[in-house]
Amino acid sequence: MVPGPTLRLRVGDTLDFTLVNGAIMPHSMDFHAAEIAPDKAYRNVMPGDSIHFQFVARVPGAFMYHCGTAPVAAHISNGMYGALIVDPRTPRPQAQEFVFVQSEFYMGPPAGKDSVRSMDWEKLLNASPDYVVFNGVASRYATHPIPVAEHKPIRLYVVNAGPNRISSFHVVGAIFDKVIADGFGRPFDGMQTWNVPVGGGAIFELRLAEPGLYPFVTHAFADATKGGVGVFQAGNATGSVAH
Ligand SMILES: [Cu+2]
Repeated sequence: MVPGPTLRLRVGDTLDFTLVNGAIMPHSMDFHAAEIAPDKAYRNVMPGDSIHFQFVARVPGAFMYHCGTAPVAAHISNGMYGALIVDPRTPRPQAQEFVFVQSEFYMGPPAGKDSVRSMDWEKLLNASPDYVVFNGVASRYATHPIPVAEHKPIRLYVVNAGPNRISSFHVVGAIFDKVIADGFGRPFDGMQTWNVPVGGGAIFELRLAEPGLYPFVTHAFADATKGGVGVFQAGNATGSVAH
């Protein structure tokens, strides 16, 4: 599945990780939430081989994990990434929570008889994707809006897997009460748009003022047009929204 499963820890938890490579090429795993020697923990695992390591999550936040095998851009653009949320020791206040992993797909010609497509390396090097997606599918939540309650707190964990495009994350019709860059330290109050860097994350807290349809986008609009868009359906809103 793309992205990989969302993992959730609390500060002080130990992640005990084993990677068994059943594929036909080397792979590896890089957890941005870890503080660890990458030449050991993130080394390539050959086909049929495995690796095991542990780390203690020390810093709260919305972190990326991904395959780190060269060329990393190829492994990432083939979908080998996900989000790891580390909660603070004192849990954050109750909210309607969602995790969005933004990423890109660079489509080559069909690789076989079915709909499987290979990856286009030139498009990747030019940072010119065919699709920009939240959680693996272009315009996934524009096609199927996410129901939320109006007025009530919403918390979004946004991780940008890239491999190339910065996410200028914005919710139309809302101002973020708080943005916590990556997830640790002093929040920024009253933000309209916040850049989530490639390989980074941010936590967005907001409320939607009244029932309605509220698009969320990367405000880099070429990327929104390529699928980096979704919709919150607040309350009993119906109909459609153009953006
Ligand atoms: Cu890989």
